[in-house]
Amino acid sequence: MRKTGPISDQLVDRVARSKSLIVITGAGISAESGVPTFRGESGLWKQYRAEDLATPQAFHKNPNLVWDWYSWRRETIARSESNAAHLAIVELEELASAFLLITQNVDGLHQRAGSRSIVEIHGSLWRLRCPAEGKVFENLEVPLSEIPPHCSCGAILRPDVVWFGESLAAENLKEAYRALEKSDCVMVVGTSGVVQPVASFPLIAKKRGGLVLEVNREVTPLSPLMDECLHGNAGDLLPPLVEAVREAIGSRA
Ligand code: BV8
Repeated sequence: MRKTGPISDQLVDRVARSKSLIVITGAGISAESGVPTFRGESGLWKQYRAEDLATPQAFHKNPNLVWDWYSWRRETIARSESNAAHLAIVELEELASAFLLITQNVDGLHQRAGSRSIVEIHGSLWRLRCPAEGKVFENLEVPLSEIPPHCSCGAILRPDVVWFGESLAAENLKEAYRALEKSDCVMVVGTSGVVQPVASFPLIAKKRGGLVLEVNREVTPLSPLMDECLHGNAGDLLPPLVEAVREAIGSRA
């Protein structure tokens, strides 16, 4: 049953009864923190699209331009705070019997809100990686001391993120697929559902009869596959949904 609008008791009950809950998030969950999304009107950075800059080819051709983009994003995120949607997901993690957050976001705002069971499936812009040595380390400098940043070996460092055309980290994929194979409820929040393989993740649970629910401001390619779609801001919709789940669990205790 697809419903758009207020949260049905049936939906609340199924989320409350979930034995293995997965939340998948995209840039939309950070939008209310003031972090621009990729494909919305505010998603464009200057005249570029994410697909133009988030690639190994772009980095090889013009590391300064790619690092200008990431440095601008780091500075924007450093000034941002987690929002009510991030906090609602922290509460859901505490309520759920088994929980995994799979985020496509590289901004670290879920961790800042307090989420613990997380797979950063596209990496993190708060980690740098040396392409020559492979070593990865955290770097929270805002602004960066040099752009582009260099490794002690002399190589230009890159953000520890997954670019288009790059494979996702095997251990992250393994953890995600293991959880999806078991999940009876997947909530997809704030993603346009166009980037693979994450866009196909909800189908894994759906195929096995799991509940799939979307929270988004707009209709996406995933919407027709969902059992329920809640249209609106995640920061407005998630807190009451989680409150209702808390009450449903409490009333059964
Ligand atoms: C892969 C990097 C195997 C980090 C990102 C040709 C060659 C190679 C691969 C491909 C190819 N053709 C297709 C592919 C696959 C490709 C792909 O999917 N391309 C798409 C564009 C068609 N995928 C890959 O390349 C992946 N790797 O497949 O490896 C392989 C390897 C080699 C060859 C073949 C296959 C790697 C994908 C990862 C790319 N890296 N980011 C960074 O800098 O961020 S993707 C980028 O998009 C971000 O990670 C982001 O998370 C992701 C998805 O975007 P969204 O999060 O959904 O954000 P978006 O702005 O799009 O949407 C926001 C949504 O929120 C909207 O719906 C909006 O309505 C909603 N919203 C807004 N405000 C709110 C809200 N909702 C609720 N409340 C609000 N307030």
